[in-house]
Amino acid sequence: MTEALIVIDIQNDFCPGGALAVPNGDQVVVPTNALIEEAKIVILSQDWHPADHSSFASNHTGKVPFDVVEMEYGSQTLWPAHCVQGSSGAAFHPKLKADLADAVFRKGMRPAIDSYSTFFENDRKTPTGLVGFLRERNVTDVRLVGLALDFCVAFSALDAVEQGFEVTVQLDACRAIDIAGSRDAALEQMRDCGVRLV
Ligand code: VGL
Ligand code: ZN
Repeated sequence: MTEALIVIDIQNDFCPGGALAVPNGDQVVVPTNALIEEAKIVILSQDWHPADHSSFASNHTGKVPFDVVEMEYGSQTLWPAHCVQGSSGAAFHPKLKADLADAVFRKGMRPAIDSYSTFFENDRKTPTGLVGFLRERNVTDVRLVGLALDFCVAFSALDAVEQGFEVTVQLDACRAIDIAGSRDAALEQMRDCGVRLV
């Protein structure tokens, strides 16, 4: 058994004061750092959008954040502009032990496709390359932590199961956005798909 720790999107914009703040998002930093210190393989995921990204409500006339629109690949929630490439909001939380990571995988760079999962973009086809990295390092198990539990952590966990990994989500190092019951729905879906929630 070889486990990798996958740290999802612990970036300033998802923390209090950020553009798409997750309630108490900064509280994941301390427990995540403890896991990073212990882990053999550490991957960081980084939401990394161009300014003209189609997931930003401001790039759709007449739309406001949290509206849902139809994209070529299906329904897409619109967000406040966040994690713009190179901005301070896109940087990792300053206290996160990011220097100890083996690799950083960025996602959401294509203007027309959002990406919640750190494995595949929202068209469910475009890979980030993380599966190949994990296979080449003989990883069998992944442990996921970070932001937001009900979007990027959940989508990543479900993709990881589908790719054949043993998947654990460590809830004390996750926080949810929780819009329209999304937290409970994500927990139920993960449980149903065989994700271990601890
Ligand atoms: C996320 C919404 C938009 C996340 C990223 O990290 O959960 N959510 N972009
Ligand atoms: Zn995003």
